[in-house]
Amino acid sequence: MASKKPTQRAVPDTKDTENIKTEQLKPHTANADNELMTTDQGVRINDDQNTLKAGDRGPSLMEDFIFREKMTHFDHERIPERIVHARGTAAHGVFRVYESQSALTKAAFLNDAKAETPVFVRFSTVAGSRGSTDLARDVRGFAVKFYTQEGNFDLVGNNMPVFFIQDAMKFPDLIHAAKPEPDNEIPQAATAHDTFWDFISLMPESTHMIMWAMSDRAIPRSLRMMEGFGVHTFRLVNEAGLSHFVKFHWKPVLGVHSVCWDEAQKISGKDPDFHRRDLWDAIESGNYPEWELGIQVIPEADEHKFDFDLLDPTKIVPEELVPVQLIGRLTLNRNPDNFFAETEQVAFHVGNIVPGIDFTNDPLMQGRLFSYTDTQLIRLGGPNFHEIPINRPVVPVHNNQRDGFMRQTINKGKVSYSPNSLGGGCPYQAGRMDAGFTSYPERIDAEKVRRRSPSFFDHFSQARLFFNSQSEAEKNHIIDALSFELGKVQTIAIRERMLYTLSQVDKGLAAEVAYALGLKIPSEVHPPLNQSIPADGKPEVYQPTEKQIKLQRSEALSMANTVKNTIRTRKIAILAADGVDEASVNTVSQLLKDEGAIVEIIAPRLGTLQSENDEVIEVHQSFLTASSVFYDAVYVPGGTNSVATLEADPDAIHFLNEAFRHCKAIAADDDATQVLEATYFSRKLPKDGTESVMDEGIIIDADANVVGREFVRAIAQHRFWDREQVRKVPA
Ligand code: HDE
Repeated sequence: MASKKPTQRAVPDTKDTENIKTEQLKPHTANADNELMTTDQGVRINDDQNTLKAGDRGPSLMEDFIFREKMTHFDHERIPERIVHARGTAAHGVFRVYESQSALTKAAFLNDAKAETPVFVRFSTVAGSRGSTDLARDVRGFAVKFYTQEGNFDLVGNNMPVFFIQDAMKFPDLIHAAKPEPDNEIPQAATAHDTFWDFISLMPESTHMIMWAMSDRAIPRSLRMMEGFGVHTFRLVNEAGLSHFVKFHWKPVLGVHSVCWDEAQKISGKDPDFHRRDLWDAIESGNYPEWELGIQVIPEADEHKFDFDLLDPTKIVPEELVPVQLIGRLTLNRNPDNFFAETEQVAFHVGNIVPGIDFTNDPLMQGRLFSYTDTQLIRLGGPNFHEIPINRPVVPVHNNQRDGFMRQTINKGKVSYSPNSLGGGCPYQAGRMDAGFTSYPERIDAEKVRRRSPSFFDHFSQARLFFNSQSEAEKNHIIDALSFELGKVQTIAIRERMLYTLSQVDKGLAAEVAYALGLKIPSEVHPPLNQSIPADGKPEVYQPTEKQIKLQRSEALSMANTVKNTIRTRKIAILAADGVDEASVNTVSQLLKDEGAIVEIIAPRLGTLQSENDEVIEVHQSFLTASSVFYDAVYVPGGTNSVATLEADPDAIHFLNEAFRHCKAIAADDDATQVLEATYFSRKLPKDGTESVMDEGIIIDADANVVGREFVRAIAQHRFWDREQVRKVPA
């Protein structure tokens, strides 16, 4: 194999990735190449290595303004991290609608198929702090800021389509319960502890979301391989004022894929930046992540047609009832220049909408409309955070808002009020041109009440729909996740309450978890579920009710039905040592690269290898720096000496055992079977040529072309979960 880096798509000319937003950011960027160092006041610094002292060994002098400035700035470098979604990573990109959606919405960016709208997208986990691991079992934030010609539109969504609670009033409680426990701040970025499950066990409305959070959706393979959802029902409003309800979806072009829990935990130790790095590397190498924007559209007249309430954020609209129409494409094509300035300072807000899009009365959404501005005020230090470059719209801003900490704009003139005559009445309201944002004139005639709508009371039907729709492997993973999380809970009564809740979803599920916990499913629970909610003194009103929904399964809910026809950007490990057969390395890696995969050679040490025919092969990682959990599949080429070395190397054998345990595709040349035979799993492979789920995804052939082609097909399947029948692989 040629001694150069694995070939990847060439990085396109940066001009291709420039847009009106990146242009707008340019004047705010700074580059110190070939520049002299200065103070913040522009004074050139003669010496940045030493403080000013009275004599060589004397005390430092207060007069040293250069030191004082440097240290003061350093002392103030941190801002508060986000109370939720603190851990995140982001990228620039563009969005383009396929064809005009003017029948549904007057939003200009959804009306013009030629218009390219710049976006900034931030992905995040929810519970962990800024430095926590990417692979925590958690919901992922999927926040998109569209810099449209009519102002900023933020679609602040998640990678799961429902939420834990129905009313914003409960959000601080949910987050207090989920965050590390307040006495000892343990555990970090994990919900496997008493306070979280205490809360959940008393909140049956969270059951549907718990099914999602305990599924593999909570441990994505890549941020590029997860769906996104607006969660709430929104409105689209057209030029004529006609409104439709809408649910927003992001569908990843590469499909929806996850890692398994054992793998997630190992990645968390070996590379806590796994997702962040993966996103960065994909963009740097020109493998731009892409999603299609999908919408489910529901006419106003159909609002009450469903056996759930469209305003209830713990419910999905099954795709079988309302299909998802794909209307546009999001492409992330540029990494930020500076993490703090862009990713950390970006301020999303559900309330940032543009004409043609509007809110609904979902009580969770309504609460969010308050929270996001409020949180930015403390996090970014005042009311002018919209002036931070990453937050600025790409259209002019004119209003009578003035002053405040860190104001950047120098507003001219005397007038900062309206109406005015001194300023000629400026800035004008767009209403005189019949333009600008107007709220949808929804008719509301109601009593003020502080209670939950009875139409929100069915907490289990959709949880059951989700569970029923999973493949066997996915169901097992949910059972394992619940057994793990509840197993970490110390209070037996909490475990029992959860078993009761699970028994409302599926008796088999509850029985399996009960078995793992060594408990029995109780027939009733104390205190009664949701006892904390009723303000009107009627707890029985809030007991879980169950409706039998017509739909038993929804294909769209199972990741087993996702895109499985590509290996683009999958990472493949080739295990090799001196004496490797370079012909098969070249053939297989070329076939993989032709399909867009990334191939890395892993060897006992870094540097180069000498192949069987004395060719020099560059090593990308050693067994010390790499681990099977960083790769999607592994290949062992032949070559007598290489095979003998690997067979005797415990790290190589561990690598293979672990890849097997995590159900990954494994390929080997015929003359490398010795290496596979040294693994634990070789005992589980059928020896008599019979078919077994154990050897699915394991490819051994003498012809490297056959190995390569079969391997590509196997990797596209992502995982061979049936192998999990062998659960105790020592790896
Ligand atoms: Fe958030 N959420 N949230 N949230 N949320 C925040 O705003 C809040 C909810 C979501 O990358 C905070 O700027 C309340 C649902 C994302 O910067 C805060 C409620 C969904 C992000 C806040 C919810 C989300 C946030 C913290 C219930 C999916 C990260 C920092 C009423 C549809 C955005 C910040 C980023 C961040 C409040 C529920 C998504 C405190 C009160 C449901 C992706 O304002």
